[in-house]
Parts: sequence; structure tokens; C-alpha cells
Amino acid sequence: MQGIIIKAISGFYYVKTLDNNIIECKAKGAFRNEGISPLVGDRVEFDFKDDDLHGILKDVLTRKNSLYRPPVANVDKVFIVSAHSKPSPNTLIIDTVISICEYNNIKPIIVFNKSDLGDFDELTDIYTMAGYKVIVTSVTNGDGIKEIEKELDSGISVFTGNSGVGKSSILNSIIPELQLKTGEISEKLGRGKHTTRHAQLYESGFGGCVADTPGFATVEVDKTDYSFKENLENLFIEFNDYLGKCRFAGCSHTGESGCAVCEAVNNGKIGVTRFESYKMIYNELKDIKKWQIKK
Ligand SMILES: Nc1nc2c(ncn2[C@@H]2O[C@H](COP(=O)(O)OP(=O)(O)OP(=O)(O)O)[C@@H](O)[C@H]2O)c(=O)[nH]1
Ligand SMILES: [Mg+2]
Ligand SMILES: [Zn+2]
Repeated sequence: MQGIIIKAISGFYYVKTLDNNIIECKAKGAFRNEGISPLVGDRVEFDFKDDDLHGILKDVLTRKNSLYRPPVANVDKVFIVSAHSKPSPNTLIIDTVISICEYNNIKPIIVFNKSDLGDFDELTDIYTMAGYKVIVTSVTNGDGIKEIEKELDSGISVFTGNSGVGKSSILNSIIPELQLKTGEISEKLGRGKHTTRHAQLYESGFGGCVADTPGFATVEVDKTDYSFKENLENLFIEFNDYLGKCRFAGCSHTGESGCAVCEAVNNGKIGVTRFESYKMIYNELKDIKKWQIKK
């Protein structure tokens, strides 16, 4: 039997079959020894056990990609959601998630929610200039929700972003039957209260599937992946036009003289916050050596 994992909680995997049944599965014991950890989005093979509602996972089919946070496999699109305020947008987090998407061949879509609280003109310009699709939404007045629906026509999409930005609220307005729990904002701290506790995949109703996921406050690139470090300049896609045009071969684009990327930043062709994020990530990775890591 085959199916797709739609939810994974404390050792139980909920597998949706082609005929839309949900089978509660446990993993085969050997998975642990083989280092296989099944994820939401994984296509799996299983055998029924005891009855036609329970099973044992026996194989995870080859993944096209997998994310560590949120933990989802075979992802086609990531909606990176920020809110106008409570919590406020953080460009380093947005840019870090974008770089992880680019590395995994996932299409990032930038969502600015709670537009009823104020505008996003500056941020929209930054990401449009970088070459990304930006959707400005408000669950309160319905702005932008149709645009998100259009993007949910195929494949697996994932909603990610800080706690309280409105991921579950947006999904509720697209798929009202879900009635996902949404959270109050802590007035004192100006942020969400981690209302969504696990990643779960739903039918979007427009052809594709979409996962709601728990919010996070920080995100990091994989510091054990040397090839991420080597590719970083390519993961900021708007640098592309300038790569190979710096005065020195091996330029790190962090301030060298004759750097074509830095010049583009000075000329307003590359966004300053994007460049700042690049330098932050570069500095986090710069000291890792090839021999120290596995990939
Ligand atoms: N003003 C305004 N408030 C919104 C909007 N969208 C969501 N909210 C509110 O923001 C709060 C948090 O929304 P959630 O949907 O729970 O946020 P979340 O991103 O799912 O948060 P976690 O599950 O904790 O990661 C709730 O009180 C929502 O009513 C919006 O467009 N405008
Ligand atoms: Mg939520
Ligand atoms: Zn350079």
C-alpha cells in the first residue's frame, strides 16, 4: 500500500491513501538503525496491521527535498509569512528561509499579512526588486487571499513564519472547514503564543496540498553542509548578474574593492537589507572547513 504522510506526532504517522483513507502507522524498527526519519510530505509504503485503520511503514520513497524547519519533505513552494506588526518583520529570517528554499529548488513566495494594520511598500519593493513574488494579505478584510489560492493549484506548499503572523488564520480563510486553532497575541511581548503545535498537510481545494506549521522565532542554515556555503552567492538570486565581474577571483562580496556585487548595492540595484543578510549568513559560515563536515 502507498500513501503520503499528512501528520507525524510522537512516533505515529498518519498516512493518507489514494482512496482518501487515513491510516495510523508506526515506523518499522529498522528505520532507526538506518537513520530514516519519516516526515510530513513523504510518500511511503506500508502494510496493514491488525485492521484496516492501522499499519507499519516499511519504506520512505526517494525525496526530492526536505526541510529541517518546518520538517516537511517534497516541498514545491514555501509561503514565507510575516506580519505588519506583532510580530514585526525580520528581513534576516526572511532571507535565510529564501536561501534555504533556493538551495532546495523550492519556490519561495513572500507573504506580508495584516495589511489592515499598515502598508508594506518598502518591504514589497525589496523583494519584488530581488525577483520574488510578493503577496500582501489581510485576513480581516480578505485582501490578497485569492492570490494565495491561485498558487495552491498543485504540488506541496508550506506556510512558514514566526508565531502569530497569521499562518493558520490565512489557511482558515482559504479552507474554512479546517477551523484551525488561531492564537491571541501576547500584548506584553508583541508576539504569538505558538498555537500551532505540529505540521499538518491539507488538501487546498484548488488542486494542491498545503501544510500549516508551528511558528518559530529563529532559523539557521545548516552549518554542516559545505556545499551550502560554497553556493551561498548563488542563493541570493539577484547577485547573479554581477557574479564573475568582481576585480578579484574568489571575491566574497562582503566589501572588497572592485566587488561588482557591492557596487550594485551602492547603485541601488541590490537591496541593502538583502546584502546585510548575505553578509550575516556568510560570516556564520565562513570558518567552516571542508574537512570538518559531512556533506
Ligand atoms: N489585524 C489582523 N490580525 C490578524 C490577521 N491575520 C491573523 N491575525 C491575528 O493574529 C493572531 C495570530 O494568528 P494565527 O493564525 O494563530 O498565527 P500563526 O502564524 O498561525 O501562529 P502560530 O500557530 O503560533 O505559529 C490571531 O489573533 C489572528 O486573529 C490579519 O490579517 N489582520
Ligand atoms: Mg498557527
Ligand atoms: Zn564581489
